[in-house]
Amino acid sequence: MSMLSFERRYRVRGGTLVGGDLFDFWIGPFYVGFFGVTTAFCAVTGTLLLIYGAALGPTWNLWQINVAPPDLKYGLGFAPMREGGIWQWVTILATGAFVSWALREVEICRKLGIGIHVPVAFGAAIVAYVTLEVVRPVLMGAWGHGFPYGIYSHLDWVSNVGYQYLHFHYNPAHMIAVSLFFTTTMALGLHSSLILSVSNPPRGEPVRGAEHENTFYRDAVGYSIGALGIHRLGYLISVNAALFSALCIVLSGPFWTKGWPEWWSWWLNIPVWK
Ligand code: 07D
Repeated sequence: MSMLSFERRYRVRGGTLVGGDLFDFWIGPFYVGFFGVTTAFCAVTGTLLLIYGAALGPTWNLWQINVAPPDLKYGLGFAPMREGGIWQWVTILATGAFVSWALREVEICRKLGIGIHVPVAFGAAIVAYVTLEVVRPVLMGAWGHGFPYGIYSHLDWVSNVGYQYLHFHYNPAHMIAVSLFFTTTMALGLHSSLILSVSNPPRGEPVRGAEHENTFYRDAVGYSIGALGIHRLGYLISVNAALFSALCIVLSGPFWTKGWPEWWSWWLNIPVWK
């Protein structure tokens, strides 16, 4: 892989968060770092544990493999490996891998002298995962409230938990999260198509720039948010999609135990309707 001249210059030691020069080197194009090593350790060990869990049976059908959390009777204690202990260790190792990956990104940002926007955004996804697997189970008093590791099984979990609250679409934070996810895809579609339209001209035509981009949206809708603005907007809506997801699930159980449609009775009870 070719290397840009500035890449050579930035590939110097320093900027690490812990460990000083330890692991402060590259393997091919990949920065290693202390957190690269912890990511690899957690990811490999967790994956091997998942394979062990699958090997315990009853199926090798990829869709049906399921590594489930412990029974509710184990509360917040450690369970035997075959009765949810694997799930507990995989959760610890997955969290370790995700957090390590984010910190490795921070070290790369520090070396480059750029902002830490990427690891912060990834942090929102980590918050959603940790809310599902750690925060909510702890607030509800049992690891058994976490979602299982399996393709069909985690979908069943989402469906079951959704119907425990009668109709999850009525969860106001879920409404906001869903709207933000949809808006994120719309914004990315609008932005990516615009960039392709100016940077992929027919053969022989010049590549266009920001003026053409802005003019298109001014002509189409009367306003252009601008080159920096669209990325700020994208960041805001995508990060908030993950954060409102975390909110919607941590509310369900620890803070609201009835059906979500019932939550809206405050709206129906506004005196003005009477
Ligand atoms: C959690 C992912 C974090 C990822 C990390 C990194 C690896 C590495 C490596 C491949 C947050 C992972 C990296 C593993 C892999 C290699 C090499 C991101 C996370 C850290 N819902 N619902 C959501 C919709 C209904 C219900 C969220 C839509 C029903 C429950 C989102 C609809 C009922 C829960 C969402 C719909 C119901 C959710 C998920 C439509 C069921 C949750 C996104 C159109 C009857 C979950 C925090 C997310 C949640 C959640 C969307 C319908 C129930 C907003 C569009 C009505 C119980 N739903 N839902 O969380 O909030 O992203 O989780 O009908 O728990 Mg819902």
